[in-house]
Amino acid sequence: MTQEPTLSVRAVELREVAIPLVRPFRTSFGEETQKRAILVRAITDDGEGWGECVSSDEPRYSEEWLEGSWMALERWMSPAVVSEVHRPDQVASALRWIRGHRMAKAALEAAVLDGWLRMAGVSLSSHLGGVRDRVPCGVSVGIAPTAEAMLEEILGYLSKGYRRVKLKIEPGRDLAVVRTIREALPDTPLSVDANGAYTPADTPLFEALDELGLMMMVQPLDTEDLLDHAALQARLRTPICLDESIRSARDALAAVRLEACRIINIKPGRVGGILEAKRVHDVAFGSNVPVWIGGMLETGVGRAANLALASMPGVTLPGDTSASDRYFREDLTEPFVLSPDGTMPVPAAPGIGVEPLPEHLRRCTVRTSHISARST
Ligand code: NPG
Repeated sequence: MTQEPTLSVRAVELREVAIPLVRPFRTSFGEETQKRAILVRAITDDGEGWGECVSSDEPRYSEEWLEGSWMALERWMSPAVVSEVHRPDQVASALRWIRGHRMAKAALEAAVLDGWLRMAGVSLSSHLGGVRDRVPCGVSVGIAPTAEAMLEEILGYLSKGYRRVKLKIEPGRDLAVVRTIREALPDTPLSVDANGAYTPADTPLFEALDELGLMMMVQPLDTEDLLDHAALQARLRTPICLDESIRSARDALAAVRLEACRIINIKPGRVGGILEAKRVHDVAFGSNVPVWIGGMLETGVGRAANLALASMPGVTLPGDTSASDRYFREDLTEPFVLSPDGTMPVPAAPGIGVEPLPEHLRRCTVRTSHISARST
């Protein structure tokens, strides 16, 4: 066995940042006009590493929310890691006693992993067994007041090269909108994402959507409802993709065995970290279930990690790994730019391969907290 390098985490710095969005992003949960995020900086003996926490203002996507993540990171998680953890895989064990809070855990693990990979001079993509240096990108289109407004937005993205379009749907704004868009764009790879807003009583709606030649329907039913997803999948030709329902590699295995989906979405925050995200990938890859990498309006810090995940061999569908200008006029890092062929480069430098631009970071920072070793 090779001797793995070890590091010492001297301190953790938390920073809340707020960045205006170029346009409001509306899902079945509501509308976001600015991006708030917690950035985690692991200060090691050797340098530093960065992670981003994707919890939102309110606990709508999952039970996590930004303020709760901040408290958990500050009060329990960072103290459990400072001076205690020497390898990234030890972060999850050090935090196992804390129930849930996967997004906060993921951010702290990401920072330690980034610091460790920087020290070792290895890129995150190669650490994850990535096989591509560019990845195809899709775009997620929020709910707009009319199908025409959505269509106009979509045409703009398609002209930039995006390879597939994911339409957010919600009860009352679904079939008619998707049908209009499908009629206008008969050949565009289209998906719909319901964020769990429907129930089994809506099966006729999904049967109607099934006629529209969609790539997939993402998370039609409740997060905790694998059995009903399996029943719905059995009635549809269109693959169901599970997002919110997959919180771990164990969930992925259950979903695959129950045939609750035919595609799996991975977001490292949702599953508690990049290392668990790799395990979810491995379950899906081993079962021939295609994977794509989601997005949660991340700044460049989280986006860089998502691109590295997208380079793994089982990630065969374009992800929500959109360019920085999809969301921000000014990203926290050097911007990620889409090539006209609809791909983006996977960062190749050690760790996540990017870091926040100090001046922009300073301007966007709303609060900070520094957690160092207990002085006992
Ligand atoms: O491109 O980063 C992106 C956003 C893609 O649609 C997107 N994200 O449900 O997947 C989702 C949705 C989301 C965003 C969910 C923010 C929760 C918070």
